[in-house]
Amino acid sequence: MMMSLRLALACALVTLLPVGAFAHDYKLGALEISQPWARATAPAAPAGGGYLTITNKGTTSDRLMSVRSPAADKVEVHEMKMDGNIMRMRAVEHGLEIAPGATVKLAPGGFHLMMMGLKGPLKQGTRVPLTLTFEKAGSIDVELAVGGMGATQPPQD
Ligand SMILES: [Cu+2]
Repeated sequence: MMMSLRLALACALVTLLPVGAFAHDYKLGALEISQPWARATAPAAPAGGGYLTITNKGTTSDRLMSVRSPAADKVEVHEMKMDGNIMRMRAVEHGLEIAPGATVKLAPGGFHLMMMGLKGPLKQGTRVPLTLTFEKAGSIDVELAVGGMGATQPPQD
């Protein structure tokens, strides 16, 4: 009787841990990668957008050189650029620079990850594995939390 009560209490405590305890942030050397997320995609969508924030706490510049995911044939870093009055996106060449002290945000309407050749739709509430490779810091595996189809903010997990 006593044991099972203790067990029940322990379970209740685990359940009550604040959401922040599961914060979805990563560290790689001097780089901090926070809140990787993606938008859910329609069933036949060929591509999907991924987003995250990278902060360089170090004293030297680094570059995000390549990104890959088992969920897509290819992942590119894109930037949005005005071409006359049309917004176009294009691949960032020679890597995305993360200057010392800088925070680079990949978010809807700006820099983003373009997952091309999706092997299936990105489903809301799931997580998509992704590997980021930096020129100096090396590689790290993260997970994109998939939010709603037109979401502009990372999902709250
Ligand atoms: Cu794009």
